[in-house]
Formats: sequence, C-alpha cells, structure tokens
Amino acid sequence: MNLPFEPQRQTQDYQASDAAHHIHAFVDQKALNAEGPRVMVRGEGLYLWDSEGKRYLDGMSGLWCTQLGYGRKDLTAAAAAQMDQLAYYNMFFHTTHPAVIELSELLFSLLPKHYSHVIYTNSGSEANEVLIRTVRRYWQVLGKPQKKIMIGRWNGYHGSTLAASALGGMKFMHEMGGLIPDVAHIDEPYWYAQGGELTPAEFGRRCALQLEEKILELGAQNVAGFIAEPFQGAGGMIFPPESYWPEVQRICRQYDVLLCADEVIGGFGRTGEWFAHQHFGFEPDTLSIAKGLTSGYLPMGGLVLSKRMAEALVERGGVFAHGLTYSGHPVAAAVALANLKALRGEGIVRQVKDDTGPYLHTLLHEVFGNHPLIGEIQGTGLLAALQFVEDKGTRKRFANENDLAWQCRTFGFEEGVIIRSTLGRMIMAPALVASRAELDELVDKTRIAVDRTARIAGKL
Ligand code: PXG
Repeated sequence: MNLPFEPQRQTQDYQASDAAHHIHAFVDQKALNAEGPRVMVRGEGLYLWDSEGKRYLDGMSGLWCTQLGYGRKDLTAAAAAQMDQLAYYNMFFHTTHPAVIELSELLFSLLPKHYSHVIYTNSGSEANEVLIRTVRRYWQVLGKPQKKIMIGRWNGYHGSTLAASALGGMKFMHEMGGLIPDVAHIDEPYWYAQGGELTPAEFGRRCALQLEEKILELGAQNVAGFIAEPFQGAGGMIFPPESYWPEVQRICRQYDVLLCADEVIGGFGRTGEWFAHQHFGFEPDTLSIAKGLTSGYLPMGGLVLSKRMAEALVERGGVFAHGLTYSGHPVAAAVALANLKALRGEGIVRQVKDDTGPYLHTLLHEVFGNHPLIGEIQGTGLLAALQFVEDKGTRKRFANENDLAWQCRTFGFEEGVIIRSTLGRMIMAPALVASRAELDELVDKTRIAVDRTARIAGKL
C-alpha cells in the first residue's frame, strides 16, 4: 500500500476505542459500533483518505462546507499566525480585535448593501438560536412585543439544538427532544413529490399562499418571522419552483413579518452567487451563515442583519442581552478572513457561475437525462440532486426509496466517491475549487453507483 500518510494505529483499534466512548450524529450507535465507522485520516483538495489507504473523491464538501477543499496552506497559516499572536480574547468587557474587524469589513463588502451588522456564533444552529431571540427583541424595540411566533417549514433544517430543531421541520427530531412554544410550520415546496396535478408554478404559489393562510390563522400581530432555506439542503436539496420566493416575499412584506433566510448551506458561492437568495432573487431581512464562512476549517457562524433591523437594535435597543464565550473567536475569524480572501481573490465564485457549475449540469443532463432511475435533475452551481423515480409518467416514487438511496450512497463509497442520500434523492455538492476533470470523475463514479442501484431496483 502506498499511503500518503503513516496511520498511527490499526483501524480496528481506532474503531473499538470510538465505540467505547463516542456518540455519533444521526445514527443508530449500536449498529454503527457493530459495523465500525470509517476512519478518515487525511484530506487534500477534493480527496480524502481513510485509515486503510482508500481514496475518496468528496462530492459533499464534508458536510456542504469545505468550499476551498482540504489542505489549504493559506488557511492553516492564518490560523497558526493568529494563535501565536492572540489565541483568544472575547467580545465582552468592551473589547474587540483586528481579526474580527477585518472579517466583518470583508464580509459586508461581499454582501448586498442593505445588510450592515452581524452577530457571530460558532455554528449554524447557534445562528438560528440567536435569530429567534434577535427577531423577538427587534419587535419588542419597535413596541410590538406580542410578535413572537416564528414560522418554519416541514422538512426544513435549521440545526440540532433545541430551538433550531424546533424551527426546522424534521418530525423525528421533534419527537426526540420536544418542541418550543411559538413555532409553527407550513409545507415545503417539493413539487416532484407533492405537486400532484399542479404545474410547478401553480404549486410554488400554492405553497407560498400557505404562509399567508398561516399568518392569518395565527394573527399577523403575533407573527415575528418566517425562516426558510432558499433551497432545502439536508431535506433533500429541493429547489422551490420559480413562483415561490417572489410570492413569499410579497406576503412577508404585506404582513410585516421578517423574512429570515438560512444561508448556512447556500452561502459563500455554492450556487454561483455569493448567497443563495441572490440566485433566487429575493431580499431577506436576516441571513444565518456558517459552514462555508471558514470552509469548515474552524467552527464559525453568524446572523447577518439588515440595516433596518440593526439600526433599531443599536439606536433604540439598549443592552442586547446575548453573547457566547467564543463569539467572533480570533482564530476562527482569521481563518474566515483568509477563506473569503481566497474565494474572492481567486475568482472561485465566478468560476462556479460561469464555468464549473454549467459544466457539471451539462454533464449531469448528458449522463442522467434519460436514465431509467432518474426522474429529475435539480440544482445550479456546484449543487445537484438526482431524484429516483419508479414511474416517470406519474412521478411515482419507490416505496423503499430511502433504502435505495442509502444503497446508492454505499455503492458510491465502494467506488471511491462520497455522495449524500436523502429520501430517494442523491445529492452532490463538491468543493467550489473542483476542476472539470474532478467533476468528470464525480459524475462518472456516481453513474456507476446509480447504475448499480438501478439494477437492484429492477430498472436496468
Ligand atoms: N441551517 C442549515 C440550513 C443547515 O444545513 C444548520 C443550520 C446547522 O448548522 P450547524 O453548524 O449547527 O450544524 C445546518 C446544518 C446533512 C447535514 O447531512 C446538514 C447539516 C448538518 C449536518 C448534516 O445534509 N446542516
């Protein structure tokens, strides 16, 4: 075996120790312990290596976050330099530091001009926790403290902490930890599965109108905000019909409900625009950010506020009773700054929009456009979903679509490519630095995995 690293211990040794001490995310721990997790030991560019020396093309940017890929020396150098100079200080005690100041300057030079302030967090979940408190505080300051209810969507994902999972619409998560008061949900705009006889445009408007109905049911005087991902990520990479966002924006404006975009996955170039709401053409009041802010090299997130909200909170709000030990952490900020400089300086977002994004989608349509297992190809930029279907004419989905998608994902691992499965959809979201050759490899290996799946589904 010719490994680009020296594994320090045997895989089984790592696995046994992991099973003894570690509860993993979103998994049946007992089943995982029996199987033994893959031990990832190295990353370079789009590639990962496990402790057995097997190489994978990471088609998911880790968890939708490594925009620059693995092993970027400029990011590690920024972290090391900041650790040497000032490894930690806080934002309490009337203090700040250059790394976070420079990060904010660069961040707002990339954002549309109607945003002015950010509250830094360590994760996307925390950004959405802070969102609830900030939105409610905003309405208090405006003399409307009864405006407290947040509306989210079924099958939306906003994080795994208590309030963030309540905002999200994953029922199995609600069942585990309970809900919080003053949160309501409407349906997701998943036309392929739920559109029935309606055209996508009709269905998109229908889903948006559910928001209006919910606001009227709850009373607009009680509704603080509507939160949604511009496209659903964890819920299956679902793009709403074009009619959806303009109508949602109209409704939010009409009833004075804040429009809160969760850009944790969509932000920082994924769609070929800096932020996904720019791709869909709407103007949220707040943006929750994380993941691609640091390319995942260190944990950092934030809640971006419009000038209008920030002005009310800063000029009229008095003490803002919120703060985390690690808000604006200097090392995370230095890494985020280096990351954004690279994304901008190397023209990576533009490259996704003009070159690699269209290249990927042309390729996917060539390879899967007439594939017997694939009913729809969605996405833009370096973001794509393949929808499994049993009957293309009626859009009938397999009863066991989840198992098939999981199987496809496993075939992917065997072929040396990491793609994600959700409810009968295969998702890819490779690092934004992916070359055309790497995208060729991604699609080629995915085709092998999908063909193998089609065979067990009786479609090939
Ligand atoms: N909002 C959105 C839209 C997300 O996708 C979060 C908030 C929470 O971020 P943190 O940093 O607290 O995890 C997320 C996270 C998946 C997957 O398998 C997606 C996420 C996390 C884990 C798995 O698609 N998104």
